[in-house]
Amino acid sequence: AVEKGAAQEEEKSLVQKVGPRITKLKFGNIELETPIFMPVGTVGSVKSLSPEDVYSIGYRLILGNTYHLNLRPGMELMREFGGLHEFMRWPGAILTDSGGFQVMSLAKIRKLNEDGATFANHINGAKITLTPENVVHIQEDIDSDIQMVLDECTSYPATHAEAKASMERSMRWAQRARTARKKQNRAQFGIVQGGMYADLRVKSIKELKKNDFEGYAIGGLSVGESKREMRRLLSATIPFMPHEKPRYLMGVGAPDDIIDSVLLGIDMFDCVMPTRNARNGSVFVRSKSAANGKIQIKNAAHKTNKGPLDTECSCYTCKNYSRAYLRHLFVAEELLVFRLLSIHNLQFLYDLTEEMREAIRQGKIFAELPHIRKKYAPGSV
Ligand code: PRF
Ligand code: ZN
Repeated sequence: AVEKGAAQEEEKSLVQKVGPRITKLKFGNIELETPIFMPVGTVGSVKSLSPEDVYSIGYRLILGNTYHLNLRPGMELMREFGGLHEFMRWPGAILTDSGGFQVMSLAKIRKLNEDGATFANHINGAKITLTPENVVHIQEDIDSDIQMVLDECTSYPATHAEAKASMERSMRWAQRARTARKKQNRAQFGIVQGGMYADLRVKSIKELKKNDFEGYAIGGLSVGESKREMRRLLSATIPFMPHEKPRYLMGVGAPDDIIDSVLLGIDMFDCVMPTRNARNGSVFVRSKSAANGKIQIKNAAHKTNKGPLDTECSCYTCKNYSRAYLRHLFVAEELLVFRLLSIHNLQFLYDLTEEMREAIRQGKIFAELPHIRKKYAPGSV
């Protein structure tokens, strides 16, 4: 009984404060307050947007991908330019994902072993191996501000035994990544895995903490499980994540998921959803502009509408263009529509997170919650 009591005490001391919070991220002279959303610029551009477009909305941290950038343009050019910031002329900060998601999403064209993952590259057929070590070095060439360790995003569904083996390999890889660094001037984040099993995720974060990363991400979620399932695993994992370090939920960006995850203590998000939806003509709007929180710009209902996408939005697109014009561009397959709808969808998520930041700063997040939820995620109320 004494032993058990001690174990319980130890467990309790590991449990950190949870709940919505403001944290500060610093990159040189750029300072940010979380919770934040990060636009995705996989190959060195946020699709259809210029760096000025992204910066003007208010974003200061975007995401790039090690797997894609290593294939194209390749690291020789990256070194030539002294990194991705200068190459793409982005004045803000950059986080690079490791390729760990591609270990899952490109399962058909890759072989996996303890050393790393070998991909049959779709651009020139050459085989490319990502290892925990070379992924660190590629990110050092990219010179990203936040570098993610190589992990294996466990496929869904997976048995407990499969998820355990996969998570344990990710933890060995994380340890190798931590010791592979040649430069120590950038942040490196570890990634929690463990499939849909809370016990594995708790083991995973405890293991990662031994390496004292600058931040911790939660991977392997939003891979096909229900929203309820994702919330359950977040609630089980976050209490074991260090309170004083940033917490990043990878690949999540639906408005209702952002709201719920911020409440649980997540600080950072990324997702292709706002920009990909934009290219498909799917637009987030506040509830005053559509009861279900989105519109399809191609619908005939917008054909003669002189109003903006969203009457409460202050983005460049909503200040200047009518739904009728945007629908015309979309139907005529004019490229401009991709930019205009992407600006709007990114502004929408920027505004959602800014409203949450403001409410947290003022200590009013729980009072404001019904209003924020109804405005930005009416489908989930
Ligand atoms: N690992 C990495 N990147 C990711 C994920 C992951 O598990 C996910 C899962 N939602 C998105 N992006 N490295
Ligand atoms: Zn807008």
